[in-house]
Amino acid sequence: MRTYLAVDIGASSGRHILGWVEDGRIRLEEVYRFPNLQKVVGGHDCWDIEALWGHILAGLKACRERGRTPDFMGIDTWAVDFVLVDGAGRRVSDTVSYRDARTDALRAEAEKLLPFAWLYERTGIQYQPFNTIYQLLALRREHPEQLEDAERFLMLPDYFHYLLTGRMENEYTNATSTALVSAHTGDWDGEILSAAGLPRKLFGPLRTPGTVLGRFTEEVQREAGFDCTVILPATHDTGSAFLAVPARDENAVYLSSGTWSLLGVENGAPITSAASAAANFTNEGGYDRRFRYLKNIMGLWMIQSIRRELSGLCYVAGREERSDTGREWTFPDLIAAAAEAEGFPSVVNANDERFLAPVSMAEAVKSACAESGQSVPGTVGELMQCVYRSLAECYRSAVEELRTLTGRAYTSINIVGGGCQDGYLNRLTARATGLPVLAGPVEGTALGNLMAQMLACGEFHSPAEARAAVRRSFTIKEVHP
Ligand code: ADP
Ligand code: LRH
Repeated sequence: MRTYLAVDIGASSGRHILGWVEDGRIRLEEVYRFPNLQKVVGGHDCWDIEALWGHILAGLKACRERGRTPDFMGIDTWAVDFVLVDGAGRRVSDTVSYRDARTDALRAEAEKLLPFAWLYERTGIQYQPFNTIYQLLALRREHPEQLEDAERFLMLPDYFHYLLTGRMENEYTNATSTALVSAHTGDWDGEILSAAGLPRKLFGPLRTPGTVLGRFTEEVQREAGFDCTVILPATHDTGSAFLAVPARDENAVYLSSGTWSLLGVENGAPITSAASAAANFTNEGGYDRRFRYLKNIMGLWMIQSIRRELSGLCYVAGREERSDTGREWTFPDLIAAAAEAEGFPSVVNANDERFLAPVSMAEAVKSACAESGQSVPGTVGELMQCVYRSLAECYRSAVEELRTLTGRAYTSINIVGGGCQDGYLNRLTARATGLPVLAGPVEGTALGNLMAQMLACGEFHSPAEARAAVRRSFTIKEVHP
C-alpha cells in the first residue's frame, strides 16, 4: 500500500496530511500543523518564507518519527504570490504578501498598460488589486533590479518544490491565478507579458498536476531522514479543494471555505463575456484543464482577524503568541456570541476592499455600519452577528449571479475546508441561499492534493472515480434551509 503526503499551506495555517487508499476508501492522518501569517520585511508585509520552509521540513521529520514516511508528496498553497530567483536558484525578491499595500493606487496606471476588458477576455481572471500581474508591475516600479537579476519566476509551491527536488517548474493551475496565462491556449500569454514589460525567459513551460518532479535532493534527504518522489498536485489550494468536492450531482454549487470563501462551479470552457467581467467572476485553471468559475468572497479572514485582535494574538517567528493576558477567544466562542445577538440587523458588504487588510477588522466593520446609517455593533456578539449575516448575504448574491451567468439552476451547496466546521455559518448559508448545505470534508484541500498524486499513480483512473471514493470515505453533514 502506497502512502502519499499533502502539505497544504493556507493563509492562516498549514498542515501535513498523509493519505492512502484502503478497501476503496481514502484514509487521512494528520501529522503536523503550523500557523501562518505575514511579517514586515523591507517595509512590506511578507510571508515568513524561512519559517514556512522550516515547518515543511519539520513536518517531514514528524512523518519519519511516526514511522510513516510517504512514498509520494506534493505541496499546495494560496495563489497569486511568487518569488523571483536567479540562475543559481537564489531568491532575489522578498516574498511579499497579497495583502501588502504595494499594489494600492496602481489601477489607473495598470489600466493604461493592460485594459481590464482586454485582459479579462484573454485570461478570464477576475480583477483583484493583488493579482500577480499587478504585483509584478509594483515590483518593476520599486525594484527593477530584481527583474534584471532574475532568471525564473516561481509561485510559492513551485519554489518549495524546487527546494525539495532542485527542479524549477511552473505548475499550471497556480500560474493561471497570475492573469498572465491565456484561458484559450492554456499557456503564458506572450502579448500580456510584453504589454506588462515582463521578460519571457522568466516563465517556464507549464506543467499540469500529476507531473512527476523527481526525488528529494541529498540535502533534503539528510534533513528529513528519508527520500520521496514529488508529484505536482493542483498547487493552487482552491484547485485542490474543488477536485475533492463530493458533489452529489451536476447541480451543486461548490464553496471552498477558509481564509477566503471561493464560491462557484466547474466548467469545461471559460466564460469571458462582458457580463461575467462586470460580475467579477473568475475562470481559474483546474485539474484536467477544467475551469473553476467562481467568485472570491472576503471569507473567514474577517473572523480570523477578529479572533486574533480580541485575543491579543500575534505572529512571532513561525509561531502564534499572545501579547496580553485578556480572554482568549476560540472560533466556537465567537459563534456562541454571535448566536446570542441573533436579532442584530446590520449587514456590510463583506467584499468591500476596506476589509482586505485593515489595521483593525472590528473597527472597519463598525465604521462600515456607521457610514451606511445602520446600528453600530457594541458587543462582540453584535460584531460577529454582523460579520456572519454579511458573509451569508454575499453567498446568497453570488449564487444568484452564478444562476444568471451560467443560465443553470442549482439545487445544493457543497462546503469544504476549515470553514465547513462552522455549523452556525452553514445554517445561515442554507437559510440565505434557500439551498441544502452539504458540509465536508474539512481537509478538502489536502485531500484534493492527495487525489492528484493518487490519480498520477493509478490508484484511481479518473477524477470521477476519485470523487466517488471521497463520497464513500467521509461523513458529509446536511443542513436544510
Ligand atoms: P486556510 O487554509 O485558508 O488557512 P482553513 O481551511 O484552515 O483556512 O480554515 C480556517 C477557518 O476555519 C478559520 O478562519 C475558522 O473560521 C474556521 N474554523 C476552524 N476551526 C473551526 C471550528 N472549530 N469551528 C468553527 N470554525 C472553525
Ligand atoms: C485561497 C486563495 C484564493 C486566492 C487567494 C489569494 O487560499 O488561494 O483562491 O484568490 O487565496
